[in-house]
Amino acid sequence: MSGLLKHRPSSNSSENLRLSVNENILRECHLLYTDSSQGLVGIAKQLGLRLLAPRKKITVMLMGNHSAGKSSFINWYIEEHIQKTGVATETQGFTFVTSGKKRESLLGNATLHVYPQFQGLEKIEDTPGLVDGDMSYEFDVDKALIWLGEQADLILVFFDPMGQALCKRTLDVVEKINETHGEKLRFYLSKADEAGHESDRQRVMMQIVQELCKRPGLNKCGFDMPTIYIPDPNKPAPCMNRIQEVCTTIEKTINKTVQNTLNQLGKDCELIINTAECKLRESSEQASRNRRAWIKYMFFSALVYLAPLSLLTYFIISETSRENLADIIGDDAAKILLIWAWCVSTIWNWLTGGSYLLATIMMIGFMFVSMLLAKCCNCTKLTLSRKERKQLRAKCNYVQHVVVERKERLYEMYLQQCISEQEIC
Ligand SMILES: Nc1nc2c(ncn2[C@@H]2O[C@H](COP(=O)(O)OP(=O)(O)OP(=O)(O)O)[C@@H](O)[C@H]2O)c(=O)[nH]1
Ligand SMILES: [Mg+2]
Repeated sequence: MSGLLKHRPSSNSSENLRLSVNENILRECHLLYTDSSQGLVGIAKQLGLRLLAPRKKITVMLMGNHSAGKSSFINWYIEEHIQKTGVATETQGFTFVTSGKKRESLLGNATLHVYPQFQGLEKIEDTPGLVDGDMSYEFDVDKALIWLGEQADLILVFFDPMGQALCKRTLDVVEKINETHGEKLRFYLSKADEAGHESDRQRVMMQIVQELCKRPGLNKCGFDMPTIYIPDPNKPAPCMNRIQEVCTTIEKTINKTVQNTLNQLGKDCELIINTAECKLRESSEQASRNRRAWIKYMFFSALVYLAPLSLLTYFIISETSRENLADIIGDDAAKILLIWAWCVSTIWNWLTGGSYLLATIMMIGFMFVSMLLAKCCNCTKLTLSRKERKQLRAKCNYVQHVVVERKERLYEMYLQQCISEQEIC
């Protein structure tokens, strides 16, 4: 029975549909963020926000002791023998396996395998097997695992039933990852077919769970550790093999990632729209504050020149006859100017009633106060230009009407696919 297990039924149309729908959704979401002219990342940057584009793949990291069966699991999962396996310490660096145009490249201590046959949305990371003692790695393997674990969407930890099962190093790294990303961790008893009789298997499992529970933070009740092994169609199944559940867990993580990506897209659109609207509102409020400040500034500036100009006009008019004035500026204007000159002369005579010095000091004081008030009112701030406002409105409209609608359609596609999957099941 175990040999018949098929984890990646590429012939199954519902599986293909699910894959292509999810793949399209993630790809489209990624594009909506990274598009060079209208990407959300660029729009957000112009608004002073920092957005991260979602990934097009989900990352599954495999970790565990040396010889726990990590590489063998990857070979089985992608149905290709790409990873070297064996009892010797085989994997010493990191290997990233993903789908795409076939290529293989070295990235420092990591190797990248890209396979067109592997149709998944997953990027699977094979990590060096951990051992205690003097074994030296070319880099700080613990730190590298913790960092990769933080980036991964799912971390599968393999414990094998042999002597290495309680490797302190593995437990230390797991404990560290669990502090911040405990929800990503899944534990498995790998190579369960090598654990002997059921009682031995139970004892090994108890031992591992006990060791894990000794670590603070990992002491959870209901610890689930499925037993898995690579199915061999030529051998009878020695015990229950829950390897299929690993595939289901990966599928669930993909679905969760698609959902989270769509939710995040919705939230980011909302953030961009709110921030843009807030900027436009602030700019128009500032513009009206600027207008009011400008009017006050002009008023007080006029007051500064009012007194000396009025006196000058008064002295000129007092030297000119009424007829001459009417000839020059017209009868009506001359009348107004004479009334004005009379007012100025009354105030000036009243002020100079004390002394000319006092009147002059008062006039200079009045000019000085007006100047100060004009300076205080001159506090305009930069606002968005008409062109900037137009561009911002256009971007806001694009997010509101194109991106949000696109997101709704992608959500519908996702839900439709979930319904068809359930119907097929
Ligand atoms: N019986 C049995 N043997 C397995 C199973 N999985 C792996 N093996 C064998 O265990 C040995 C080690 O497997 P690997 O896949 O190389 O283990 P690994 O965790 O990648 O080891 P390192 O890269 O050294 O850390 C190989 O000889 C595999 O054939 C399994 O489920 N059952
Ligand atoms: Mg390996």
